[in-house]
Amino acid sequence: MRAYIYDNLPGDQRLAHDSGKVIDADALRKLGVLYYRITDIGGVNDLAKERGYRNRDEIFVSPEKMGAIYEDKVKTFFHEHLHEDEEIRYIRDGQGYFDVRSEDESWIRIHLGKDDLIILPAGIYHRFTTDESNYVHAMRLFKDEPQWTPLNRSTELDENKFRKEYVEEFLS
Ligand code: KMT
Ligand code: NI
Repeated sequence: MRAYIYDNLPGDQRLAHDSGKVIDADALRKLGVLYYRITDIGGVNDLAKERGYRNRDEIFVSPEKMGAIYEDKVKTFFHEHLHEDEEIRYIRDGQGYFDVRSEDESWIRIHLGKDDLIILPAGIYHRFTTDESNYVHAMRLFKDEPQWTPLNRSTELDENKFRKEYVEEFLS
């Protein structure tokens, strides 16, 4: 895992866009984003049980596995959105970037690789992209009342109950 401020310069979303300003795990925690390195699935199962997760799936994001829809999928994941529940992402192989909004609305880019796990709180604005390797194999874990639809950012969504709860808990 390496996290830093996204440079916001034009260029493909899969490039590093590294401003050089490093963000540590403590700063992520203040935004409600929890990072773990877990090398065996047993550790993931324990964490999931502890936090009340009941659903999971595995996704391969690559042109080989997705074919013609790959480019569209990657663009969709990169639209700024939130989920109405806390969700876990566990990287089994490959790499990818999760960008999360910081308190001042800049993007924090989190580069994740094999055995990296992050917990995204409900209501955090974020987006995802593969990196230049164009390959990630990830496990997505959801709680028992699944609300995993991505809701794209809008002024209306800023009034969403889960968004407001997130702002109240982490940005106020
Ligand atoms: C998300 O929440 O944005 C995603 O699940 C992206 C795909 S998981 C590698
Ligand atoms: Ni998402």
